Amino acid sequence: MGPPGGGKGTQAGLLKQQWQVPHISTGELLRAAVRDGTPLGLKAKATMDAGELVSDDLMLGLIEERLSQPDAQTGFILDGYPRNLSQAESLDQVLARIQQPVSGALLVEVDSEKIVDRLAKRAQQEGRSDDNEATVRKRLAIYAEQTAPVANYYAEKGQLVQVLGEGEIAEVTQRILAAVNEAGWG
Ligand code: B4P
Repeated sequence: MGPPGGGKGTQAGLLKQQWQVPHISTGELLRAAVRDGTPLGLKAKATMDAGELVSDDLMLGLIEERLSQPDAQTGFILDGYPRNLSQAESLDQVLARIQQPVSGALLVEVDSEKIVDRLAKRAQQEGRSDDNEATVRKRLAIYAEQTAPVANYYAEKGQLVQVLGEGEIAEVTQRILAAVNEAGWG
């Protein structure tokens, strides 16, 4: 977990090599569905462009389908899911059913103004349609309101690890590896 542009995708992409498990990003799955023009992509595009959350029902279907694939049978890094309490509860049910309990939840924290700068840079480099300033501020507000409580959900279960996501990318990776080793994630 982390705010938009907090480095979740960046760090998960690096950690998957270290841990030899797939990196499952719901944002990437949705962007692929939009690119491919699937019924899910057509439904999700306007919501994503507005910086809002796609419906829990669509997301649950997407995540269940992805977790049923062969490469996810021995573990995975989830990036961008769960993003609200209802998704966190659904995820617990899915993981209990497939007997793959959560090892832990990682929260990468970054100051909001730094995020606006980072995503302005990414908008120039990649042209993502939800990286303009107004939409980024909307995504930050939704994050504070709906996703930040998910961190408490895992903290109450003793499963949360928090790391500062500011500084060089490699430095953040080292901080994450040290924190998860200390937490004893298998
Ligand atoms: P995501 O794709 O998850 O978008 P994001 O929050 O911006 O994360 P992303 O992974 O792209 O960015 P990162 O933090 O790596 O979601 C997009 C949209 O999809 C959502 O708004 C929503 O509409 C929908 N959606 C996704 N999941 C959903 C769900 N579960 N429920 C409902 N809707 C859902 O940041 C990367 C940027 O920062 C990069 O440019 C990188 O170079 C830079 N960066 C990273 N680390 C840095 C560092 N240490 N220093 C400087 N720059 C750094």
